[in-house]
Amino acid sequence: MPTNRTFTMIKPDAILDGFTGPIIQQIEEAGFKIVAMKKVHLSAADAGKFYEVHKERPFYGELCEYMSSNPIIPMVLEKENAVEDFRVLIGATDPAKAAEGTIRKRFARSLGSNAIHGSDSDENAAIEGAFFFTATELK
Ligand code: DGI
Repeated sequence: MPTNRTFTMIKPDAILDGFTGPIIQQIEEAGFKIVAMKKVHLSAADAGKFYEVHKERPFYGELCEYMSSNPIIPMVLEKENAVEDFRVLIGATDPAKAAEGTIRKRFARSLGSNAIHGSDSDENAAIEGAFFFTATELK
């Protein structure tokens, strides 16, 4: 995947709360183009695979259960400096600590249900994008 791309998922809480539209609007207004997008309901096993890097952390079970509880909307986004700029746009992991106006501050419920994912490196963006989309879908 080119380095001007990042990977994101709108998480179950934000979809259930009716924030899909406003979140996509904020992403587009920040200058990101949507390269690929779908709605999927992960199995607990697939959520476990996606978050494998966190498997030793105490919240891993809770995280996998939550991410497979209801559908999510994975997307690949394109913009110059995508990974870093998108992390700024979504804000800190804990919405209580996220800056005013960030997606997590505006739309997240809690640390465990924090509305949106954003890849933390170009390498992980490529791995995570390939988890959900084929090479053809990412052209
Ligand atoms: O890169 P981030 O999503 O900001 O944060 P991360 O990679 O450290 O953690 C991945 C996700 O795991 C995060 O978006 C929400 C969840 N998480 C992180 N820390 C905790 C947590 N969930 C619970 N329940 N408790 C935590 O301490």
